[in-house]
Amino acid sequence: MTVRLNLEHPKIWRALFCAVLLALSAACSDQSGTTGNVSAETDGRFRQALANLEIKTDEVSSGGAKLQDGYFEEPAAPGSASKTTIQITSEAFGDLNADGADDAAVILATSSGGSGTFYYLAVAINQEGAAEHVGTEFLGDRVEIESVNISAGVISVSFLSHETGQPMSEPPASRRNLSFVVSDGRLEKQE
Ligand SMILES: [Ca+2]
Repeated sequence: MTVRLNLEHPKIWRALFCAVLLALSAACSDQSGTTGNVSAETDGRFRQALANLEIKTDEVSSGGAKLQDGYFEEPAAPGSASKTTIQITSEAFGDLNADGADDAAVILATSSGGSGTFYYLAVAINQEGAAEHVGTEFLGDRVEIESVNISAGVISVSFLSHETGQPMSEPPASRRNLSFVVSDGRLEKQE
């Protein structure tokens, strides 16, 4: 039996029309997507730069730390065996300054050898593959990060923290949701 494509059949034209529409919408979403006009190479360089981000922070003696593969350490005090460490524990990507290139929000966990582990949100803008640190926000001591993501230019962080007066030996139980944007090159908390 021979199957013939009958171009006079309305269903065929409808199928062709839909195929063209699908191709067009894919092309359109490519252009409006967060990485639409940014090459994979630039994106790759940014992710590499992010892991080696230079951050300004009071946690370290020099007031700044340069991560290496997402990690930094130095002696907690001159000659001390205990160390101050900073580590990227999670990251999210999305465009924060409407230039079409994905930027990043990362969670940093810092410790100075004591019982505390201090969590920060740090944000970096993708400057043609280089990572520019635009701000850091303290989240809390021994909080439990549930999620960090970027959607429609807004950073959302969800985490559990201890209630006022709750012993630190207990797990944090109070859920907090914070939102941030990058405005005029600065990280701003949304109320
Ligand atoms: Ca961007």
